[in-house]
Amino acid sequence: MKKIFLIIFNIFVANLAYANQPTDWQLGFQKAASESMREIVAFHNNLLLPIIIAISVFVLFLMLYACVRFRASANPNPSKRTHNVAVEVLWTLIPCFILIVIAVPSFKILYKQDTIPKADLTIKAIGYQWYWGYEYPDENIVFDSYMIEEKDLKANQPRLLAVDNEVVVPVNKVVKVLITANDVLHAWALPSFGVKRDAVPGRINETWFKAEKEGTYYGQCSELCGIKHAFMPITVKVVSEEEYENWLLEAREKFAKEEIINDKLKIASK
Ligand SMILES: [Cu+2]
Repeated sequence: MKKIFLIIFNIFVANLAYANQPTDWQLGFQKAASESMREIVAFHNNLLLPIIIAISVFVLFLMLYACVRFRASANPNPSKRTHNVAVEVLWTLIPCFILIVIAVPSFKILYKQDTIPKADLTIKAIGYQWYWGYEYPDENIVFDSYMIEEKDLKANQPRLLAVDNEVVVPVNKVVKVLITANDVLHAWALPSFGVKRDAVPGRINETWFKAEKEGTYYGQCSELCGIKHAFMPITVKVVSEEEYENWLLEAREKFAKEEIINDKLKIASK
């Protein structure tokens, strides 16, 4: 009974209370943290849902009406009609019209997401079996990001979502994400930002987001990539500009990318 109450409660608060991560008995989207996601949610809530509900109710009404009105006892001599031009034209044109009404705003949102504004910083996400590697190409930073095992979780670290090394980005900045993979297909997805792109070996996909609120955001690999597909989460920490600069100072040391030239020299000198 408690669960049923929870579900009903969650239907009403799904878009109000949740931020950043999935919750028990959640229905609907995670709370939006970027303009793109807000538009996706609005598109779903204000256009798709009313259309879906209207069509479902209409079809249910037709079925019930036909069951009652044309049942054998009430309608002993059924009509022999097989065609009705007016009805057929209508049931072709009205769905076409509905599809056009859906397509216009849908394409608008799609193209807006596809056009990457001038980026303030670029990060590169590389999918591996089974973890994510990240690079900040302009900062000479490279690190791997592994899921934290259940036994090692700290308080308020969500199970199957928290990672050891989080991606850190500043708030209200356009972050361009280059996405690729090193073995099989993966997908870099962050629901709160409305971002999901396939990571394809040998090819770089790109997307972007602009997080509007500080906090920790969780996503998961979203392309079935093998036995530990469910265990390569994505954690992005959105911080203030200042905190980001501080993190950079630390990260440039901690995650410094090895100089390839030096490596080659090392090998050559051996
Ligand atoms: Cu994967």
